[in-house]
Amino acid sequence: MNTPQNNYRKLLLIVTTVLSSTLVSNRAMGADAIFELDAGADRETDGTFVFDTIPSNSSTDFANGKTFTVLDGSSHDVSGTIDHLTDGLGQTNGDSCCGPDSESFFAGPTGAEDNLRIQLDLEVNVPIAEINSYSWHNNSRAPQIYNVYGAINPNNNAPDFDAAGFQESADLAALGYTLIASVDSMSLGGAGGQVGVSITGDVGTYRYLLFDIAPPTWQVGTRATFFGEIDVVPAGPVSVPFKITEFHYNSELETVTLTWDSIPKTSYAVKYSTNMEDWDSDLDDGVKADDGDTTTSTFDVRGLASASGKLFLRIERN
Ligand SMILES: [Ca+2]
Ligand SMILES: [Ca+2]
Ligand SMILES: [Ca+2]
Repeated sequence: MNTPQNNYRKLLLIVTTVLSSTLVSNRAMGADAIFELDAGADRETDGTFVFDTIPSNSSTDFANGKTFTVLDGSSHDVSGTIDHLTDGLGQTNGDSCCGPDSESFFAGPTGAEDNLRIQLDLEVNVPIAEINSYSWHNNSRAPQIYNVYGAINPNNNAPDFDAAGFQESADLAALGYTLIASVDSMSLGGAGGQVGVSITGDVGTYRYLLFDIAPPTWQVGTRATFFGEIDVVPAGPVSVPFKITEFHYNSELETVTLTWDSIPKTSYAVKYSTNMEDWDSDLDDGVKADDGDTTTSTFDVRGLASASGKLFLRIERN
């Protein structure tokens, strides 16, 4: 029966054998953004910032391990790599520079007056409760100034984005983006320290979050912010699509290795068919899920294909 539940539970793969703490808040759009600056002895140096009102940076939030892409502008030539924004850690000192292993991600000197546009792909639509961003610098590179936009299905064909479509003059609304909040922690006074920003309230449900980041402007010129982490906290359970993520056929051994999204402590039946109508046969009716969020298993498919060399595989959650 073709119910939504069955669609969710079944997968089909077609195979052919071939200072002190300071707090400021402001309201933007339907979401609230609050900022806090920790300086002096309030700065933690173990990679986890602790604030009075802002949640600590997290290694278990929904964005952790997900991918950021630079859409417009470029990172500084001695910036840390952009994956540091989703590695769970904040900086361990107030001048975490320089080189790819540095925990600080920041924009480049060429065109430093221009905004940097980066985008996070959450991979699925997420009802968002919080977007939290963290920075640390001893002085001018601490403040955070950005607009954050959300999109479910941008017109610019995610994931094959055309970066040219995201230059500063680009009309983000026309590309399918909604402004979630405007953040400007310069209202804290612009002092150095650990800055935490938390956007909550009517954030919305999005797959893509685009951060349009401006460099704080000082007497010394523009200084790109040292960002250490950006977290996303869902408002509730997130429905992750059930799908086969990797497939490998070994023609010598006549084996198929499959990797699929799975839930620990769950078992799965791997069925096969030569005509996509009869699904009574299985390769294994009880594959135990691996720990983590995917399972990989190898199956012997010797002699199972149809005369024309076709074999269809389907995974069902038991
Ligand atoms: Ca603190
Ligand atoms: Ca994180
Ligand atoms: Ca980080």
